[in-house]
Amino acid sequence: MPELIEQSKIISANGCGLPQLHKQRQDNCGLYSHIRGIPTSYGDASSLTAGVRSFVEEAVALCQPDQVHICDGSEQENKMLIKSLLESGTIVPLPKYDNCWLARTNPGDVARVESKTFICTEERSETIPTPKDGVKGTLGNWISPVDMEAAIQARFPGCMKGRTMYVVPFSMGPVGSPLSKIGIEVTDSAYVVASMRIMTRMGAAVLQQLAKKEEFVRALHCVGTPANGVVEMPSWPCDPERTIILHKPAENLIVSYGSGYGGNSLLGKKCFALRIGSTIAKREGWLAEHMLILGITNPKGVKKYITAAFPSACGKTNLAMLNPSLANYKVECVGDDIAWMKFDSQGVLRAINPENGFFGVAPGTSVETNPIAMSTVFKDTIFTNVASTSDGGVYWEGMESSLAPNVQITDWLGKPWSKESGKPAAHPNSRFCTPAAQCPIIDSAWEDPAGVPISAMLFGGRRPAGVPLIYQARDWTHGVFIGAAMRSEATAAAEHKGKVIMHDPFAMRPFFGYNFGHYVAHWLSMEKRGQVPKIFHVNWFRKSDEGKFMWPGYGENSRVLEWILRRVSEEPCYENSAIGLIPADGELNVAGMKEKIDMKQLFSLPKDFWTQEVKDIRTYFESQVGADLPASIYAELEKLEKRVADL
Ligand code: OXD
Ligand code: MN
Repeated sequence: MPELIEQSKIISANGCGLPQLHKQRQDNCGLYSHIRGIPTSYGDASSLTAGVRSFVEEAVALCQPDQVHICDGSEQENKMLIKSLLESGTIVPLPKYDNCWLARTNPGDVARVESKTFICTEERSETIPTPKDGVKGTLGNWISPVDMEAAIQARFPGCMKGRTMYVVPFSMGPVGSPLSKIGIEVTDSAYVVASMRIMTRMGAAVLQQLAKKEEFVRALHCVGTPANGVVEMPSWPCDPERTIILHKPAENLIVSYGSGYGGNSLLGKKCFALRIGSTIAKREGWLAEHMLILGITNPKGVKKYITAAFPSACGKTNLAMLNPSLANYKVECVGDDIAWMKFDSQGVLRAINPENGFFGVAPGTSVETNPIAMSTVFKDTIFTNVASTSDGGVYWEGMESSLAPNVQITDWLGKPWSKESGKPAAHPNSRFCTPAAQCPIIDSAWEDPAGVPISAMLFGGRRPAGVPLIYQARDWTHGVFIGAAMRSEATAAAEHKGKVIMHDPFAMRPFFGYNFGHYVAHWLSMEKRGQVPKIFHVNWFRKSDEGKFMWPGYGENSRVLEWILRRVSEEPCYENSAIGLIPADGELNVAGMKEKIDMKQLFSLPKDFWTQEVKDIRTYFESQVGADLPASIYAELEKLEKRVADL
């Protein structure tokens, strides 16, 4: 449609900036652009590069919105979005704080839906390992190209009738960094746009960057409408019955329908930065991981950067913002959820946080557990599914000590709440969505386009029994084995119920973009590309026979980080154990701790437990991954089996 592009160019050439363009539409003077005959209610169609324009045209033709809004990321645009979200009742103000809002979702749309998340490749084996006969695979879901197209055609035609289609240009990573990648999300949710503005670098600068090199991931999102046409909760339209999240790595394409929440709809996060990201990383020889990044400076002023992979809701945000109990240690935060890592020309592994904000689990975050997060979130933040207070604030489980006296609490469902109800006030997967730059300990290099150099990688999970506080991998291959064998108690971030111990290799099980066996082979191959960091496994959650946590965690975890730093500098402060290197007697600094730590128990390796653990790992590998798992990982398992037999 060349004339339409011309028309919008004329508008820009006339010197009308975006505010005027919007005003002109309201004035009805007729000077506005169209995309496929649909008017742009905001933004400049001429700012779209040819590829973006054709993606938007296709999306318009398919979804048939009433109008198109091309996001520029400006303050003025955000005000408009907030206004419309207030009008639709999607958010309510939180007058106790500065520019904070509370969204309540449809109670049927509260978590990532792993069972409805698919990767599309020609061959099933590109996406998932072939499980043993009769075993249900748990390492992702495959969909064929034909079925993906059918799923789209069953849901998307006309799905945005009566709605606005927002075009969201976003950069994962600092705009212009060689480690960053660009996406275009097309969505019918203003809540998603306002959240993407926090979670990513969003707007006009990204389109300018695209004009230099047109390479982007396409992401199409629609909150949907139930098949019977009845939108139960007009403030939060969604279609939980038919929700589906599709990824096609060969085309760098994400298509999401039916959910407005979290990783299902903020498509830069899990869908792009992890699922599609891991496939790009494999092709290009780098790593896209579910890892926090922190910088830690010791009392001598030596600073190192560490990444850590924990399954959802295992305290990643808390560790990323650690307040060290050890004197004269300083922790600074680069990111709390995702790391993109690539070797530089010197062979140093450098990481960026591709995100721009924190989408943290609220319950459990408190002045006691994470004072840094608490001083980050009460400004410019969108809260979702937390409880609210009669003094205009928020509340969730864990905030008891900061609750003003005599306030009434309204729960996440909008009902009056009291503790006696026995139900949580905030949904267990309720979130804060807050700009990373507001974090008082954000690292000075967090936006360094070159990334930060990584010295150590941590794997971990919630393991109430058997797994010691810390152990180090003997070498890279052993470390990759430890990542592959990771297990943890289930999380509220997904739809699983109960406290079962689940395998969650590399904390990536819900986020692999391709066959896990091939992913492990890719990890192994990194050793040939540069200087690989040292790998450790941590467990803050071991319990005594009486059911009490054996380690206080939080700020005290700085003691574990101290030992890790000493190992990074090759200090011989370790001894061998059956599962890896553990702190030698007296080498983990527990001086001055309030509680007495039973180190013997904390580092004990019960033979029964480990015999069962290696059995479970073998069953898992053989039944879920089979021949796709590299032989060197089976060899590591055999070595572990032998050592455990000698316990
Ligand atoms: C998250 C998750 O939201 O891992 O970060 O579920
Ligand atoms: Mn996560």
